[in-house]
Amino acid sequence: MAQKYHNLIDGKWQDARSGETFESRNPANWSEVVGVFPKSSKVDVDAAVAAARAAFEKWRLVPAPARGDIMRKIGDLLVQRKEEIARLMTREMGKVLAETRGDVQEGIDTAYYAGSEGRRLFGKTVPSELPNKFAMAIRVPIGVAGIITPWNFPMAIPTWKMFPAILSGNTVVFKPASDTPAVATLLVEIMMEAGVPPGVVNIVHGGGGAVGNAIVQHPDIDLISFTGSTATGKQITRDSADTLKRVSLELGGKNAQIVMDDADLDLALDGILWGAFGTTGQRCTATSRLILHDKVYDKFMDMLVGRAKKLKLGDGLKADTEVGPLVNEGQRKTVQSYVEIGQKEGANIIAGGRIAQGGGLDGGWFHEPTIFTDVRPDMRIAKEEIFGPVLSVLRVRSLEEAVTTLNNTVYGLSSSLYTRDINKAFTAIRDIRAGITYINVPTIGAEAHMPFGGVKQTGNGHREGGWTVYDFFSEWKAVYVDYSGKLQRAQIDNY
Ligand code: UN1
Repeated sequence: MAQKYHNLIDGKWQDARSGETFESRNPANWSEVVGVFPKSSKVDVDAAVAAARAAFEKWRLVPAPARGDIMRKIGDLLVQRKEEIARLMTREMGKVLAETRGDVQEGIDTAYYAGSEGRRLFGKTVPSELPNKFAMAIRVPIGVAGIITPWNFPMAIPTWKMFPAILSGNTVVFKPASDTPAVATLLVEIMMEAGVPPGVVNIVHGGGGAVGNAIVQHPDIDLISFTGSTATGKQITRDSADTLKRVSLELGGKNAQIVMDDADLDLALDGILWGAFGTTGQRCTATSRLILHDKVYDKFMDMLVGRAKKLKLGDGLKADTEVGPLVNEGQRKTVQSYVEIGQKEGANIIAGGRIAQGGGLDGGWFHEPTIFTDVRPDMRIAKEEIFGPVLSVLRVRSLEEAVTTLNNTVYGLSSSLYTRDINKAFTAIRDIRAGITYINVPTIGAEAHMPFGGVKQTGNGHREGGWTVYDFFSEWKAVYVDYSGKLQRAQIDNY
């Protein structure tokens, strides 16, 4: 029998009010049920928000260093249980064990960063323009944060959002993706074990339509942090307008790796394989386009196709697997539809292109790593996010053309340039329009203590990660203390 999981509201594990449930299944072996979860609706969200609102009044008064102590404890527990969580994650969403371990590690890094931030949360003091008057700006908590997360980083992304939210003194209503509810529940259990008080974190399972919308529209939720598709991000922006919530969005990408004629081609090859086909292409930072210099085009494509065809598909729990399945049937259908679209547009498939079958793959959502050549910048496969193991190759003749091609998308998350020429590297850093630029590094692999996010339709200007996320989860309050004993009028008495 599959394990039964619950919502956590006000410190109590409970079913959905409706009693309805849904299943989470293993994408490498769809007949395996990982767990059964409450299918929640607005009433469950209302209860969670009420709990979070009540808890906020106490939690905001807990000294930030004490909140940080709990974060460090969470980090310790994640270290102890890293392997168990990684295995559950591979079973629940399919990526290979090395990667799910990395995902947990990103959560650990985020926990320890938050722990130390408890003793910083720096404000500023500035001189006043008047004598005997003190001016400072301090960070204050905001209230209840609605956290809505995707399935591709079931540990890292919820921790990126929840740990800074809670460390900053907010409370949380968490709706994880319905493809990865088991990992999310384990994370919340660990947070409770580490000493997060009841009501400070609440988890409500279910779909975006019922639970997500209820969170976004709730009048008592002050903040929304969402990672997912650009279409949903736009809808959240509209739906949160009536209550003027503060909203942080991490949305789609169409990331590219440029390989110049002076690049170390072996290095660039390792980079493109990892960036395009790691996580089966299901990262918002995944490399979806290769922008390749004409002078090395034939040589590099030979190298790339040879290696791509050898990639070993399989269950991510097996030690020799390099590429796991897509997360679900819908995702594989999307990939198949783009394979068709690319062919209709006139691009050529030189590797992959089909559903992967045989060799124990039939029970899961596997698709061959696929490479398109003869891709023109105006094709849909050059512009739209696919979120699967599909790479579009574009040929260019100069750095300028490469950067223009790279920028030719509505997205702007991650970008990469392989070159040995420092002048080219810095020119690209200046001209590429993206939130992240890597030199001689693939488009994936952002570190937890650096700003993470994108420009254009990848987001709305906020950054996760590092010190920057604390600007989202706290409000600046300006404080003036006049100790002159008289009325001093700024801008008037001193001029
Ligand atoms: C995502 O795909 O949404 O930079 C996040 C990376 C990872 C995070 C990806 N550290 O690829």
